Amino acid sequence: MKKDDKSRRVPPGQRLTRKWPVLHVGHPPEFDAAAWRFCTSGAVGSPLDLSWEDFNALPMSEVKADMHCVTTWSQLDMTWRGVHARDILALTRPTSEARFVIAHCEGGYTTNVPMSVFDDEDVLLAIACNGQPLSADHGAPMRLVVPKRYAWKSAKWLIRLEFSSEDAPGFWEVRGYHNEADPWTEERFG
Ligand SMILES: Nc1nc2c(c(=O)[nH]1)N[C@H]1C(S)=C(S)[C@@H](COP(=O)(O)O)O[C@H]1N2
Ligand SMILES: [Mo]
Repeated sequence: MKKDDKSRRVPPGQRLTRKWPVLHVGHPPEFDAAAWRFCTSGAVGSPLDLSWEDFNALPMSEVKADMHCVTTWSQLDMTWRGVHARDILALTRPTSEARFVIAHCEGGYTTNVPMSVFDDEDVLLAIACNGQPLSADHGAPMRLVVPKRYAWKSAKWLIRLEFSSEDAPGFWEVRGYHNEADPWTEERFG
């Protein structure tokens, strides 16, 4: 690909990074495969409560996507592997009340997206990236990936998705980050 083609994929105010930075508050939790659960809750027809084994038995998809962090680094062409958001929706069957999806992480971090952002072709509950299982630092064993939003919406160590009629601004959203977080219109701060 020519340089120009790549630079057109970097949103305003962003620059490409060579190494994948690690960014989070607190410490990565320890992963215990026997104890780990992933749940859905709230406005759903079928709440899920899955073990690590159950989760890995779900159909896996691959998504190639770019990643944009509000601290101005971007990475192109990351290949994520995991369970497609739309497969989770088909299993858990949100009710008509469900207009927002709140991601809850081990350690207490949360972030929020409207249903229309979650229900997209490139949103994944990822367990691997670029052919490697996620490292603890990057969200092992499982993280949300929402490529069309700044990366703080891509919740690491995801353990629960709450479907709600009401929005619930998360960790960074209540600390001044923009609620919508579209990198192309630089929705950095609220
Ligand atoms: N649970 C949790 N998820 C999180 C964060 C966090 O602090 N805790 N930080 C977010 C932010 S601000 C960014 S930029 C990305 C960074 O992902 P990376 O460390 O894999 O590059 O994770 C996001 N997901
Ligand atoms: Mo970030």
